[in-house]
Amino acid sequence: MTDVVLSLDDIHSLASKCLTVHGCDANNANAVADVITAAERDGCHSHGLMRLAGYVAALDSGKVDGHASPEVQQLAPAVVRVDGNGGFAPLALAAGRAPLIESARKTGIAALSLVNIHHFAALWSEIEPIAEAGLAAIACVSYMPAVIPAGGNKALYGTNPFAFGWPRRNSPPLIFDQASSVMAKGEVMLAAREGHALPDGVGVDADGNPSNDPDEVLKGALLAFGGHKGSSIAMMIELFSGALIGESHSFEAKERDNGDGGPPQGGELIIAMDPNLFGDADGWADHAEKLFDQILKQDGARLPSARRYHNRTSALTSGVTMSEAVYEKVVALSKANDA
Ligand code: NDP
Ligand code: PYC
Repeated sequence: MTDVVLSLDDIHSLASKCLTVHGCDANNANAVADVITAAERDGCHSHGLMRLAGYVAALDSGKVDGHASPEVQQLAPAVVRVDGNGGFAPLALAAGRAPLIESARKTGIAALSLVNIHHFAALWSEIEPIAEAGLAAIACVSYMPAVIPAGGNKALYGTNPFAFGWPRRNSPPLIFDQASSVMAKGEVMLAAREGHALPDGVGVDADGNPSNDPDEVLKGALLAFGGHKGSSIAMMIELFSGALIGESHSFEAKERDNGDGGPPQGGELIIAMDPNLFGDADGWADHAEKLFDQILKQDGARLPSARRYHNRTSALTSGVTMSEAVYEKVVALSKANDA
């Protein structure tokens, strides 16, 4: 498989041009291009340019409004709600982030609910700015059925990622961001594209038989990580980004979806906490570092986000190496509506 090397500027322009050609206004195109570029920069190809085909399909089918303008409401002192008005998630999130941070600084803990959005991205770049602002944060979002509940036999939960951010004084925030399936669906799609077998225990084929073939697993279903434990986390995320905020669960999102391959309409929940208001304003930051030191003392152990920051440094200096096939597909998509 041939690779190409692109600068972050190339990736951003390519993504933003493609989205504009397919009907996004500049604000929406830039907000989505930002998350795609961040994913490529940090080594998450499964949520970078590869996703543009889905974003474009959703614009072309009219499912997503590329001109959507999000509306922010303060529902309670500690609850901010953003109605994305049928647009992609990144612009809605950008509109809600500052009010969320401001609320958390006043109340100690605050939540941001995003409704009527279409989400297709990696979560960490969504909470990194909140952690950079000095707050601890968690974020979760559902999708469409892909994961079988523990003991069951049919996909019900999305691959429902959960991200956590922790602010640090002398280092960039610690972030973890993980699907609640053994593997994110995007990683299975990458394995299918590259012709790699999956490890045991990732998923089952359409008949429910364990399979290592990514194409068969994409026709079947994924398993939750850690058996019933990951399954319960996936369920919690369904409730946080669905019932709690008046949005759909993954199975409802699918019922409504037009099957264009782009992100379904749904919701997302982000919670932010100000560590200065939890009783140890002078000590929390150093105290956390003691835990990180203990982890790092163990041979072979590392902090989550170390790989991501390493990739970022290399992308900033040398660009991003990516599949030429993905690049060419994006270039073709960018020309699709050019007359
Ligand atoms: P990974 O399994 O690659 O990584 C999960 C987390 O574990 C990362 O924070 C990673 O940090 C950390 N990690 C990995 N190895 C170690 C280790 N040895 N020690 C400590 N920490 C480690 O992620 P997934 O494949 O589960 O998810 C990939 C992306 O897909 C995520 O960004 C997620 O948001 C996205 N996604 C989006 C969905 C959506 O509906 N929008 C659905 C599902 C997934 P590091 O990055 O430094 O390796
Ligand atoms: O990788 O599972 C995934 C995924 C679903 C929606 C966006 N990414």
